[in-house]
Amino acid sequence: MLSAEDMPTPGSAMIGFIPFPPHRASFYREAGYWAGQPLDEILRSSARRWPDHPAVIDDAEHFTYAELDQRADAAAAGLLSLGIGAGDCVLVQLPNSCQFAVALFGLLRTGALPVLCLPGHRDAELAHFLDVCDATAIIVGTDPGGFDYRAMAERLLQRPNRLRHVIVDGEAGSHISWSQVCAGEGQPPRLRPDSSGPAVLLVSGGTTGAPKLIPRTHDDYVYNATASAALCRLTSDDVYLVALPAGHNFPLACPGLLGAMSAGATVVFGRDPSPEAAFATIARHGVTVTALVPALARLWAQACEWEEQIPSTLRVLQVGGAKLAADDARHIRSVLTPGLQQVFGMAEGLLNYTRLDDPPELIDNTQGRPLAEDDELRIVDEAGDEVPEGEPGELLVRGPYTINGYFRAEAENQRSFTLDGFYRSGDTVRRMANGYLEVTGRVKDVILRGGETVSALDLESHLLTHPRISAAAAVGLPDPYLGEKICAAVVFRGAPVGMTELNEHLDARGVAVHCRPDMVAPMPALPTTAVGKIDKRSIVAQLQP
Ligand code: OOB
Repeated sequence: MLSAEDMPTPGSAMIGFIPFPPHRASFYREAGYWAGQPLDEILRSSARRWPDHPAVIDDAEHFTYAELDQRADAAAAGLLSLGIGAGDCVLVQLPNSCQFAVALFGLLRTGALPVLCLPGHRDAELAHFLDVCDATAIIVGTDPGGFDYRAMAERLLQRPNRLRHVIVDGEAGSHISWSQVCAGEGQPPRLRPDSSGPAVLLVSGGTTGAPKLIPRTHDDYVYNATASAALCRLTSDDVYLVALPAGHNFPLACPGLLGAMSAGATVVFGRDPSPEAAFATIARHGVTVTALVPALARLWAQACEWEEQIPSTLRVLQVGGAKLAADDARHIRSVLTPGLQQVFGMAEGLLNYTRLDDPPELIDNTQGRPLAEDDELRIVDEAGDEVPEGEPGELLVRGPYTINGYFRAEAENQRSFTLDGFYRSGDTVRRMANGYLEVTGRVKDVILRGGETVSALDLESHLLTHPRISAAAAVGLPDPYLGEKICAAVVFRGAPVGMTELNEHLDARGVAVHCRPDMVAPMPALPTTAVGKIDKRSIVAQLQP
């Protein structure tokens, strides 16, 4: 919410935002979680403290903190002159680049709400975001020789909605060029947004259903980024590589680019997360910290066998977004860095981290423990009752940086939140006596085969132990006799492994007969979501006749 004089007009971004209940908000303030600062203060205070220190770097340009601060002001002035400001939602779909940071802070300084889309999102997702948030502008990049983002924005403009401005970083054609916006003059008025109101809208990472918009407040997101930076012991000597898409919560704020900036570190934007390109970037800039999804981390570890420039400067390598197998964790620690950190997080809030000096057994075998002492976790059975310690159940959570509702999604909110404000994560976890969690699967990621419930994640982790399997996803396909049959979509290293050999392998590992694949579908690569997680919906669509 904004202060009285800046009150947004009706139809504004505040409608449909569910705030923290007052008693919990005052508790988080008093307990010191919420600093009452706008998110933008991360840049302002680092620009005061480290004006000449390199803030952001990409292949084309680099800015110090003072320069980035000035660019954000100029962008804000340019946006305001277009009539974009408090109460507006603006879709941002930029590649990993310094201009992503300029756009994010520029928008924050106008009071508009950035909606952080990923470069992998296409017409269907963006149209849905427009319908939900009534965005008035979209800022897109260009991808020479790749996908035409400008043409997609033009298609969106044709739909009945409030979209008026298409702003293009690159060849803008008849649209507004981002560089022109960034040449805005004059100092934008200094806003004092209510820090308990929304600062950004993130996009949910779910692999089922339409993505939802997630309002993160100034208070909760500043805490999210700065507490994560402290946990990773970031300082101004660190160099953080944004390898995943910058608009995703993990590389954005866990600690990500915002946490790195709060510590005065340098943020390097990488466009290509392949080992070849990323290893060269790491060597060139002396990258000390980065975040990857397990599939990429596995690939980076394998690539140490053939790449010449093996990373030697990584102090912390965070892996999260999907389950990391214990064998992969060990391999990553031995070839890439002993500083592996498992991260089990969600755009909705809760973050779990293994700690930097945890013993290797915890780092390899768990997905960490909550960031905040006041993260309240409940692990419940189907009836909603808490399960005994060590037993798997669904994870429900509330706390100082977990949302209280999706943005304008009443029906979804009824399903996803309990009456006392806990978010139902849909993840099944086990909590050990030491408070560490192990993710055991998703409530819905099970295959119902002939009356048995089979955990997809469990089967996948067994499959991945086969030396000739480099990726695996178990999905249920309709079957007239079994209800669902188990299909394993598998990427083989070299020639496919036959069913007999696969069964022998699973047999040797003690996997029950009814939990083994009924069919194996070899694939050259598994389809992925916009952030690089395995996309099961797309696998099922490919395999269904
Ligand atoms: C992160 O955020 P989202 O919103 O893209 O996805 C959240 C979901 C979780 O609910 C869980 O199902 C899965 O991704 N997940 C993991 C995991 N980390 C996330 N499942 C197993 N093991 C893990 N380590 O993915 C995200 C946000 C912030 C930090 C890290 C990841």
